[in-house]
Amino acid sequence: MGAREIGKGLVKRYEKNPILTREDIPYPVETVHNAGVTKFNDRYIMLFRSHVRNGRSIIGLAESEDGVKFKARLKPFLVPSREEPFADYEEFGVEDPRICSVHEEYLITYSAYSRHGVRVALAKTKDFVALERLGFITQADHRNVVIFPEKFNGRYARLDRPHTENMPWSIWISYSGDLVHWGGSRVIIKPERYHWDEMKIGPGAPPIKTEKGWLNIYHGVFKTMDGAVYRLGVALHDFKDPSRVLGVADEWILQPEDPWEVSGYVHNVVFCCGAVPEEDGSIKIYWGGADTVMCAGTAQISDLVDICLSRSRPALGTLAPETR
Ligand code: BMA
Repeated sequence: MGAREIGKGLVKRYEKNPILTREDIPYPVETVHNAGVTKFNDRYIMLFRSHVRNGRSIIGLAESEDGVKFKARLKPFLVPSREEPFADYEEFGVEDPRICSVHEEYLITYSAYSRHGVRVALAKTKDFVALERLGFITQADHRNVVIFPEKFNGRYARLDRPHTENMPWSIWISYSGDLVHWGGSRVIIKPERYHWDEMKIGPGAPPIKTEKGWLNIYHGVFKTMDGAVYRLGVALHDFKDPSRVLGVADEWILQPEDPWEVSGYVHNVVFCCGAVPEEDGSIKIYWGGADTVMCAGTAQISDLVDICLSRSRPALGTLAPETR
C-alpha cells in the first residue's frame, strides 16, 4: 500500500484515505465507519457500520482484492432483526461489527441497541452470504467483544468491555465452552489516570497472533473541554494464558489527524474494529474516521509488539493496589 508518514507514528496511513465513504454505497446511508475486516478466499471482506437517516445503524459488506479498494454489495448485510428474541434487542440498530475467524467459520460480534440498553450479539457465517444469529452473549451495558481465534484449555476466550458507573470502563476477559454462555470474567487492563486513555478503554480488533503473544489493538478515550478524543493503543497478551498481560504500550499508536478523522459525524475519532496481518510481517489496520468514513494504514507487527514490551505501563494502572 502506498503510504505517507504522519509525525513519527508507527502506523502509516494509506495515501488515498478515506478508503470507503457513503458515496460508494449503492443504498442510502449517511456514514461508513467502524468496520470489521478479514481475509476470506484471498479476498478482503469488510463489514461496515452505517447510520441511516433516522440516526440508527445497519451493517453493510464490501469486498476487495488488495485490502484498500473496496466495492460495496448492493444490499446491507445485517439489519435489525424482525424475529424474536432478536427484534426486541436490535430495534435501535446494530453497530460496530468484529469478524473473528475461528476454525472454518467466521464469528461476527456486534452491538445491539434497544430500549433495554446496549448488549452484544453473536452471529456466524461460512460464506458471507448466509448469516445465522447464535444469540446474545452479554446482558445490557456491554460493547466491544472480540473473540480469540483459538481455544485455551478447551475454552474460548474473549475480551469485552462492561460499562460501570463508578470506575473508568476497562477491558475484561471471559471464557466459554460453547461461545454462547460466558463466565470466569475478570478485569485485565484499566485506563491510566491522566493518560490519553484515562476516560475509558475497549477492545478494537480481534486479537492477532504474533511471535511474542497476542496483539490487542484497542481504543482509549480522553475527555477534553471540546469533547472526547478517541485514539488507538496496543497491548500484548500471553500465548497460553491471554489473561496475562505482558505489556501495555504507554503511548498511543494512532490519533485523529487527517481532516476526516478530526471532523465529521462525531469529531476527533479513530475507532478500530479490525486488522489483517500479512505474511510479510506487516499488518493492515482499519479504522472509522470521525464516525463518518473508513480509513486504512499499515504498521510492522514487530514494531507494535516492541512498544508493548519496551514502553510498557502497568496493565491495572499505577494507583496503589488498595485503591484499585
Ligand atoms: C463509542 C461507540 C463507537 C463510536 C465512538 C465515537 O461510544 O459508539 O461506535 O465510534 O463512541 O462516537
